[in-house]
Amino acid sequence: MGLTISQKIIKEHLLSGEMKAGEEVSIRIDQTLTQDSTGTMAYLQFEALGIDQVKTKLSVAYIDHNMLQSGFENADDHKYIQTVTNKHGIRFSRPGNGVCHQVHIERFGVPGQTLLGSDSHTPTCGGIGMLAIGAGGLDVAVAMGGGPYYITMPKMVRVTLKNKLAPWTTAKDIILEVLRIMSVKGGVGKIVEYAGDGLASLTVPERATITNMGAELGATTSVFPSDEVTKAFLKAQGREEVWTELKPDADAVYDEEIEIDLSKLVPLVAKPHMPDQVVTVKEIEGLKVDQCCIGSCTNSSLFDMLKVAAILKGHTVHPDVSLVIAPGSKQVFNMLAETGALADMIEAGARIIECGCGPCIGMGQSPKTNAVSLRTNNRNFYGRSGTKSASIYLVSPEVAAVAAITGVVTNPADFGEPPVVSMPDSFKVNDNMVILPAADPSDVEVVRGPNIKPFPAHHELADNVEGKTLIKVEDNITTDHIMPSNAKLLPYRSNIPYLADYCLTPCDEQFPARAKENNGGFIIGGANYGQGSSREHAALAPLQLGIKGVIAISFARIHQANLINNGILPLTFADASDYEKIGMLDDLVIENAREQVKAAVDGKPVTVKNATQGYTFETNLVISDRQAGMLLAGGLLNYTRENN
Ligand code: MIC
Ligand code: SF4
Repeated sequence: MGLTISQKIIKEHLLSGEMKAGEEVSIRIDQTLTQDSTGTMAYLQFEALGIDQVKTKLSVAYIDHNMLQSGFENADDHKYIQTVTNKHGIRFSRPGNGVCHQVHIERFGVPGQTLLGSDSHTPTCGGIGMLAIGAGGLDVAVAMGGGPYYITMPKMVRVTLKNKLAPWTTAKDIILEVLRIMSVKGGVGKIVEYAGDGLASLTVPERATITNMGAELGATTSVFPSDEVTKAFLKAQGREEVWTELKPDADAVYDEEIEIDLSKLVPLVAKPHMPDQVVTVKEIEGLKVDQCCIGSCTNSSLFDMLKVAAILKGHTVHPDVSLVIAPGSKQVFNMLAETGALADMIEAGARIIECGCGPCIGMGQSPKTNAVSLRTNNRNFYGRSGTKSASIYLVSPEVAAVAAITGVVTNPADFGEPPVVSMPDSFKVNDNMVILPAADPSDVEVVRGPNIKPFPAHHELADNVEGKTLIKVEDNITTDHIMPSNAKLLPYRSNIPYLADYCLTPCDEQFPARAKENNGGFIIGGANYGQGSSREHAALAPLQLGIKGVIAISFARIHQANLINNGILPLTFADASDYEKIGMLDDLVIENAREQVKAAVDGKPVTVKNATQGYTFETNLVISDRQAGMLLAGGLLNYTRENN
């Protein structure tokens, strides 16, 4: 039987397990990336593992999220990351060099290699045929130390793209269409591969938009073949030598097939507050717009920016609209300046901000009360912009640029001719903002600011796990609900006690206080609990509050792994109707929890007693032997110490 592209890469990197969907496999990681808001924690954990030098082929630390320095905290964390990476063999991409995923695909990604990143949009590099996966910081720390990365062998989905995009439709519309079809939980446990004659007309930045936003499907990752388009891109980056051809075998078997006729797509938009709430732009035409943000790791390439500049040229931004543009990397910014496109943006009245995540993660540029904000980002979760009453719509850069001029959502076909932009034969290459690791690590002193606080204590699993239900939430709760991130909270990413006071507050302001009063307890979740980011803070903050288990209808992949890594039980209701029955502040008991966790490895259910209502119910805990070990030990760090 033939292999898909990702199966080929997994096979090349396989360390343990059988490549059968649903089985746990472990793979060797060639490259890692971290960014600053997950990075401080990842490097503290790397230090705790006691490894001297990274063992990967390449590891890069980016500073791109926590860029507003309104106090000492972010700058201190940047310095910590700069010094700790310098000491341990990791390259350091300085603030100003750009968003991790954009820079990584430009300068470091290699087709056929594996990349693990402490950011959920790491799959962006699937656009050049890497197997690129997002994970919690601790998993990345282990991979930097040369340890294996464990995944559940995913099912394979093939999305066949036929024909060519019609004028004004874009790669963003392709991934929005996939989201419309599959939904935000449709990709869980799957890898999405792209195929078909439509690929030939899609540039690498367009492919990267699609693989980037594949994270919103909940997929393990998304991958494009590495072909002549990939080769031309790498050549233009001066890196042709890393190119290899990668395609699936002709008889590769896929578990699911989707076909999209690109010529029939129209401009699409995801409505608040979920990336799969997709409708056509036409359906919301005329909606008054207050803000347009163009950038983020989804749509900040030179290709995107040149099109935006061409649309803006000769126009003025509508008086009621604030247009914010963040180029994705220094390379993009520099080339915009050299081609004069930047001048067209400035002339039109755009507010150009530095290369970084910026508004995407609420790091500044929060819109006004009740605002309508059109953004080229990948996520529009509730409250993420920093303004709870704002409505965020996800669109292509073209749709955002046109609306910035007209002041209302406009079908771009009514605006005029679409901009025609081609990829450059060569990019401006200058890696002067990437600091190489120290030649002599003993020369480097790691600088730790006062904002770095110890992690919460991890305890081994008790025989009887008991506590009250402290909160009950609906389906699709995101990590932005569990551990909100914005300009005010991001500076505390290395201060879990501080962050814990904000845990789950978008759902219930009283949750942290209630958890403290009751010495911890349980969280009750709906389907796809913990979707979104890779932030392990969404497990660490509950741990700080004494949470022992989350009982949900289903979990998102990275969050589930982060819970296990931190010794919190991720249980799913065997019978979804038990979700309805359970009440607030019910007393739950898991008797013989240690024995039950061991038995769960063989597929036995975990029984939970609801002492308040006087009944028991069954839950599932789908774990491997190794994961059982982590839960018993109280998390991955304890488990690693015990087993070394
Ligand atoms: C996001 O887009 O939600 C983030 C911020 O990049 C997160 C990482 C984080 O929380 O630091 C992600 O995608 O993993
Ligand atoms: Fe940054 Fe937004 Fe991309 Fe996350 S999704 S890495 S916050 S640009």
